[in-house]
Amino acid sequence: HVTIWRKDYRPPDWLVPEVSLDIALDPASTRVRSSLKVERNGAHDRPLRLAGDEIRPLTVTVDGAEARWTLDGDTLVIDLGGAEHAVVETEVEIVPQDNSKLMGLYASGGILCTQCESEGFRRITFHPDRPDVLSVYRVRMSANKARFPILLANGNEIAKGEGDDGTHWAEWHDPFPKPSYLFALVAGDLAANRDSFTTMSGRKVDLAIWVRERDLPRTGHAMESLKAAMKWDEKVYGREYDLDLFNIVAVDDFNFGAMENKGLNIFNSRYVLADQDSATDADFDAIAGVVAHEYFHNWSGDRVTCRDWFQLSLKEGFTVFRDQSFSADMGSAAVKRIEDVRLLRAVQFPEDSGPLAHPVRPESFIEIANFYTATIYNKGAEVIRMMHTLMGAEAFRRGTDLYFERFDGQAVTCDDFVDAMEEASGVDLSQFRLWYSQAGTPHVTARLEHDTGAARATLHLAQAVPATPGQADKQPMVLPLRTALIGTDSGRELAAERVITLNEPSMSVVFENVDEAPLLSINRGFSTPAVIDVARKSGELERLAQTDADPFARFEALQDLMYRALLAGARGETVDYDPVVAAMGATLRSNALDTAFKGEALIIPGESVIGDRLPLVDPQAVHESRDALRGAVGASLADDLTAVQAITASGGDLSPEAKGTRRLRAVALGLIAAADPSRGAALAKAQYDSADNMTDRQAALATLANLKGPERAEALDDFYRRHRGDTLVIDKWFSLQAMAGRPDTLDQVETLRRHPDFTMKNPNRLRALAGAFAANPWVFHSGEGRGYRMLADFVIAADAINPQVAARLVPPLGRWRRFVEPYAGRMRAELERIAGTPGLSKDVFEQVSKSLA
Ligand code: B3K
Ligand code: ZN
Repeated sequence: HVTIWRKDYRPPDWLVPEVSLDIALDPASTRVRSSLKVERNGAHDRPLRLAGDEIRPLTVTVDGAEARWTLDGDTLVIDLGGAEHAVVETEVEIVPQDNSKLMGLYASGGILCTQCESEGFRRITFHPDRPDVLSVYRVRMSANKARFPILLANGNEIAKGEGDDGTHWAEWHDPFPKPSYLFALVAGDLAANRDSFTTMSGRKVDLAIWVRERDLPRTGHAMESLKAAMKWDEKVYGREYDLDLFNIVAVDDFNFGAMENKGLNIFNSRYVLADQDSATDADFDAIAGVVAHEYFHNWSGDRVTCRDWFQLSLKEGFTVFRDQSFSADMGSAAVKRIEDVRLLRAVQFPEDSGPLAHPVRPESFIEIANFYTATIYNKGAEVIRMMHTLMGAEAFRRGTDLYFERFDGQAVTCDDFVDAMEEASGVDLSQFRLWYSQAGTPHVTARLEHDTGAARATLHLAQAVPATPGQADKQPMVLPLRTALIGTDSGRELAAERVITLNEPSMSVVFENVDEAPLLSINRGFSTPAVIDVARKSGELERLAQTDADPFARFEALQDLMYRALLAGARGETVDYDPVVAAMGATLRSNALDTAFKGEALIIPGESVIGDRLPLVDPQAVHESRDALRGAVGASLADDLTAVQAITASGGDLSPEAKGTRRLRAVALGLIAAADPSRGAALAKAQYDSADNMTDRQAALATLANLKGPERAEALDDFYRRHRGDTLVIDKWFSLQAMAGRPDTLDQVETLRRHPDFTMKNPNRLRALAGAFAANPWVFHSGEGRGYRMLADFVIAADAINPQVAARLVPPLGRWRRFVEPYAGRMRAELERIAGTPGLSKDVFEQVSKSLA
């Protein structure tokens, strides 16, 4: 397996200004005839090389005559002699119904659809298939009219008609030059939720969300989200939609969330379909976020795209920042920020401190599909957010305006983006660029000194970036820290918030007129994605948890109090639960805090993130420590928790208040059950039975799934019967059981693996079972290595079907170095077993070999 290096980038030898496709669709045998107009790019005498993957050319012609060609592996090499341009035509046959990798053209429940990012177009036809080759596409599709009445592709439909033998055809044209990874087509028996949007310049755009007829009632939220996103992008970024048509299609079999194909977004149905009875508040939020994300890509990704795949964060980091900002504006900004940081810490921080750590702009890869990571997406978004913090909203907007204007229609780099931001804002970003090249989460230590006599406080800051694979020595980074000082007794603001930029290994900042003992409120809003270690006197966190005016900082103080107890417990020390209980109780009872915030702030950190704060992890000790804290809180705050658990919100109400009420209910129910399982079971059963929405029902079932007693099986069976055949909800049924913290969960996973509804061919279902139990630390690490063996078995079996999805299951095993023995050795042994499996895909090979290195 070859490693591709960023430093080896060379512009393409041949450009392809026009692509014309003629595709005779049939699940069992699809003929793809392609005509590429190619143009020599610069002076050279190299042949035309067209990428292919699992396809063979049936015919190849150049300017209408038979061509001289060879195959170099899967690559078609055509000698064009001295020609400066030519028309190259090829024909291939593909079998969509056998395409279990779900890359290229494949079948999903009777629908034919495509997925081309990153390198799927080469599974449809021969093409350079690299993002810096942009073409105008014309696509003619034909198919059986009864089975595939709807034919869609990028851009606009320009002609259609009837063919022989019950076929029909449609021709689509996309006027915007685009890279091949944004090509898409869909054929199927689909119904549309239609609407329209009038853009800021007064153009009417037809919107359609295409699903199976029976799913139409579940498309309303996605449509509202789309219109809100279109409006928001006009208002906040000045970006207007550019075609007359915008189509979204939902399919059940999809490798990830969704895809931003120009004018024809294709979605995993879980990010489109929702109603009160089938989707949780989190599902509704995720749909809004993903619909917006894909829509925003129309500018940050499609109009301005990536030069090469090392620049992936150029579009992904920026677009995640845009969708995060959109969601913050649509709901509770404080809650959104807490959720985003929770995700960053749960997924990106461990990635950044493990064997798969890579910079936001990687230097090399074996399989690019492995680099659609939390680092590229979420840390990439944090990098954009820091630019916003450093230059302010107005300069940031000037920067993005310049970026879009300067690079419209081009394939560019992360450096091009930063250049534009720097130029428009006047802020020097030279050192800041290290965020793109240095991997690893920076660690900051902070200590505040107060000289009472001089009324002066001095903040001592230091930073260090840990070594990561291939990067032993790091340079100091630019860390913008939003910081304020608060009076310990008065709660007054002693020093107004300002952005302190730590860009040296260490520095000290002086605050004058600090006439009261100050509390340090640092990294407010998580302005820098770093680990901040603050030297605190006793009582400080308790005060901050009650007084900090910044909701995120307040959340952090409460979390840090929880961590103090959780880590002490995991180390086997005696734990004083009183400060945590008192702070949580005060938060619960506070009249000043809103429900949505309370719901977030009272969530006790999970076992995996607790482990991340320990030098080496003993999963059993972490589990016991967390259980003990949950029990202590549940017992001490029983009355308050019972009170909030009883408060309901109408299931159809999706306001932040209503969502917060349900969140708080769920948190309270879990804590009550941790202290008193039988009371918990009774309350959960009642909540389950009376629920008028999936959020309450799922929360109740999750609590019951952890418990013994007859209510558990009853509720799980009822849930299954009630939702049988409803794929997305049955995914939840699988996950809930795999997430349960019970000694027999591994047995249940084994049983579920043989359930008639289980299939590894559907990525959602595979993740609902295998992904879920691997994210349940106590269970995953239990059974003397049995959990590891089960995950490895899933990886090996899935790899033969769908390598991309299989490779995404590897990271939990890859964290083996972080665990005490005998856990570490057993995890490693399973990685070695995977590595020794014959015929491994390069996707899994890369993940496993890097995890063992
Ligand atoms: N750009 C796609 C992700 C493609 C993943 C390919 N392995 C969805 C998104 O980020 O919007
Ligand atoms: Zn994206």
